[in-house]
Amino acid sequence: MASSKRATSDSDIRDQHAARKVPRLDSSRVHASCSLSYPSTSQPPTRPAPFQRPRPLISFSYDTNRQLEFSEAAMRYYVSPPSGADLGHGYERWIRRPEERGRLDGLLRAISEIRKRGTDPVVSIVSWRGVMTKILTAPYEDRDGWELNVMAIRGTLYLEEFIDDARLKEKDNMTPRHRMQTYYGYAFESWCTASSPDVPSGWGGDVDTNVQWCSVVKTKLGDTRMVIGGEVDCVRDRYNGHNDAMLELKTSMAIRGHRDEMRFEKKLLKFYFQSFLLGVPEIVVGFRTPNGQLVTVQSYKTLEIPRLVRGKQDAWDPQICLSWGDRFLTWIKSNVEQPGNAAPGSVWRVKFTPCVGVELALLREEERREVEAGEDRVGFLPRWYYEEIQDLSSSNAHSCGDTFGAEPQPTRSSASTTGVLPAGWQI
Ligand code: 0WD
Ligand code: CA
Repeated sequence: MASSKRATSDSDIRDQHAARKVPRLDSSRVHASCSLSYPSTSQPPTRPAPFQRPRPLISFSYDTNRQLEFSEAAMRYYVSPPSGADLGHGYERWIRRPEERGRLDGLLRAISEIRKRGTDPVVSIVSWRGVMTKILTAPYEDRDGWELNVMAIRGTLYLEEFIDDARLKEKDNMTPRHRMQTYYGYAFESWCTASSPDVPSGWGGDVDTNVQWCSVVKTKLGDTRMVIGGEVDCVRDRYNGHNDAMLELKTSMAIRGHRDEMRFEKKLLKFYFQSFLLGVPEIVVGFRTPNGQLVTVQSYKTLEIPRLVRGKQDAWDPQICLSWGDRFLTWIKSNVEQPGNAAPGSVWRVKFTPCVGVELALLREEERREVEAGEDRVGFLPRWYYEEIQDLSSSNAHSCGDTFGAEPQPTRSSASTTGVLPAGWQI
C-alpha cells in the first residue's frame, strides 16, 4: 500500500514544523522556492479541518462552439439507462473537445457576473473543482504528480492546473484503448440523461464534449473561503438553484474479485471528493464489462462513501485529506502573500511529487511568459479580469495597490457567507 512508501509518522510530525517560509524578496526576478513534505496517512490528522456545506452562486453552460452563457441550456436530467447498454455506441460520432490548458476563464467570467448581480463573495481561493480534488486527494496519490500555477491578488489566490506542451500533446494523443475507455464514460452519460425529465430511457444524443453545464459554489475549508466551479452531469427531476438535486455519473469496471474491489474502493476517494466539493449529494456508477457493456448501475450517497471504506484494507480517511488541504492552502498563502515577496502579476508554481511532497517556486520572467502563452493575459489571468479587479481595488477606500497580503475587503454579502455548518458536511 502506498502509505508504506511515505514518510513515517515521526518524520511527518517533524515536517509539519519544517515547512519553510520563502525568504523576503525585493524583486520578482529572484527565484525563490520552498517545500512542504508529504502527509502521513498512518495516523489521524493533528488538526481537523471543518468544511462548510457548498452553496451554489451561479451556473453556466458551454455550447458546442464552447461559447459560455449564464443559463441552464446544457443542464441534463437523469433517466435510468437501459440494461446492457452499449457504451461504445456512437463512438465514431464523438465530437471531441481538444485538450486545453486548465485556464480559469469560464470561472472568472462567472465571478464577474456574480459581482455584476450585486454580490461580491469574500474569497481566499478561486479554482476549478478538479484542481481542489487533486489537492485534497494528494495524501493517497502514489502515481500521478501535478503542477499548479498560482497568482495572489489582493488576498485571493487563483490556482490553475499547469500542463506543459509535451503533456498536453500526450493527453491529446491517447492510445486507441484509452480513448475508447474515456468514451465509455461519456456514452454512459448519454444513456443516463435527457433534455427533459420525462423522456423514456434511451440514448440521449451523440457525445459532444464541448457541451458542459457548470456550477459555481462558495464554501470554506478551515479558515479559507473559496469559490470553486465544476461540471455537473445532470439533475434528478428538477433544478431549483440548489445542489441537492445534482448528480454525478461515473463508470467503472464490474467488480469480479477482491483486487477489483480494492481498486474500486481506492477510486471512491476521488469520486467522493469530486462530488463533496460541489455539494453534489449522489453519484451513480455504471459498472461495465471490459468491452463496454453496461452490467449494473449503483447509486451512492456522497456523504456515506467514507463509511463504506472505513476499516477496509486499503481504507482512506477524508479527514486526513481535509486537514492536509487546509495545511497546504495555508502554507501557500503564507508564502505567496508575504508583503514585498513578488511583483504584481507574478506567478508561482506548485509541484506535487507523489510520495515526496510539494514545492513552491516563484516563476522567472521567461517562465511567466510561457504561462501567458502569447495571449492577452497577466500571468494566467485574462487581462480583462485582471483590470476589472484593479478597478474594484481602486474604487475601494482602502486601496493600496497590488500589495500581497491585503485583507479581502468586506462587502455587502460578507455577513451572509458565515453560515452555520450543517452536520452532514462536517465529516
Ligand atoms: O481541472 C482540470 N484538470 C481541467 C479542467 C483541465 C482542462 C479543462 N478543465 C475544465 C473542464 O472541462 C470544465 O470546463 O474546467 C472546467 C471544470 O472542470 P472540473 O469539473 O473542475 O473538472 P473535473 O472535476 O476534473 O472533471 C469533471 C468532468 C469529467 O468527468 P469525470 O466523471 O470523468 O470526472 O469534466 C470533464 C469530464 O467529463 N473533463 C474533461 N473533459 C474533456 N477534457 C476534461 C478534459 N480535459 N477535464 C474534465
Ligand atoms: Ca462524470
